[in-house]
Amino acid sequence: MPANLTPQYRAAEARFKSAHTFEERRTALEEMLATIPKHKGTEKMQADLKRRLARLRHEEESRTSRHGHTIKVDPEGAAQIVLVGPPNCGKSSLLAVLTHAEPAIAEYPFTTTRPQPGMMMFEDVQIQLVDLPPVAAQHLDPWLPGLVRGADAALLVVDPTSSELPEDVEVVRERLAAAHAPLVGEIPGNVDPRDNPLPTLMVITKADRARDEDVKVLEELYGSQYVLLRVSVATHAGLEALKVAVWRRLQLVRVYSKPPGKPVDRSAPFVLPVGHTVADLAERVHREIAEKMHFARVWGGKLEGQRVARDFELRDRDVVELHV
Ligand SMILES: Nc1nc2c(ncn2[C@@H]2O[C@H](COP(=O)(O)OP(=O)(O)O)[C@@H](O)[C@H]2O)c(=O)[nH]1
Ligand SMILES: [Mg+2]
Repeated sequence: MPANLTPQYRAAEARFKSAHTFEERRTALEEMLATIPKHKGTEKMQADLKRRLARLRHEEESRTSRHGHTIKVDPEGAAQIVLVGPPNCGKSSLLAVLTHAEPAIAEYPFTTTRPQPGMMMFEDVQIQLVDLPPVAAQHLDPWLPGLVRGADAALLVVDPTSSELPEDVEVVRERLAAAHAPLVGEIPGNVDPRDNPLPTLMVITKADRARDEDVKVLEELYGSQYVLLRVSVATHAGLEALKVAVWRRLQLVRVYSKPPGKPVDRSAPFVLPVGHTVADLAERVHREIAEKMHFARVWGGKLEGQRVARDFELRDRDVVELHV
């Protein structure tokens, strides 16, 4: 990467990384394109930015199409996670047990016909879960892939007691991959520009009823690709571990800001991607603070209020005092 990227560009990039809505992403990308130094060394980056912008505009358009076929869920909280899976695998039950939402749950398929959001608390962080209708060979709501593509991550919910296993899971994976929303364990190194791969955890439900040999088959098939979590909505087994795994997978850190001379505000942490710095936090708190910031003090780990540089990488639970 060329060394001469401007602070404006980096700030826009930071905003892009932490953006949650299409609009935030688009305006950040536009600013990145406007502020990237225009010379030979950045030609590839410029082309890449233009491509990403075109894709985002296209997606934004199709989401808010006049025909009313698109359905979206406004992102809230630190991240938006979709629940995807075959019919009757237990998606709605999982939403109900992890959030305060009250989705319809039944032992017959296609009970869920619209996206249903709910807020899951992981410690002091809010994470939005969105329950979706099933994906099956005969059924895929036309708006569903678009919604999946716009999410930050996915839980691929699998019922180990299903008689269709593993075909029903494969159908979900194949249909979403065909719709450019592949469910991946790790983001691959080179991504087809039309694809929007979703970091995915596999949630094996109904642990209270599942036979060990069925779970073993799933482990053999998918264990090298996804982090697998076994849960039961009936006994609540595995639910805490699932929350922790979700938080880890999101690769986020939460930090608490503290005005100089005042107590730390623990009520609402700022949530930023891993690797983001004090400067990124300042940008998030306020544009002006970012511009005027002299230094910061950090509490956390071995630090007890020492000064740190702008490029100090924040760690989960750090307390940060920004000095302008
Ligand atoms: N025993 C047991 N049954 C479950 C569990 N999770 C879901 N179910 C049942 O599985 C059926 C389908 O659940 P639902 O949440 O509607 O699945 P969805 O179609 O994927 O949303 C319902 O009868 C649920 O009561 C679980 O952890 N244990
Ligand atoms: Mg359902």
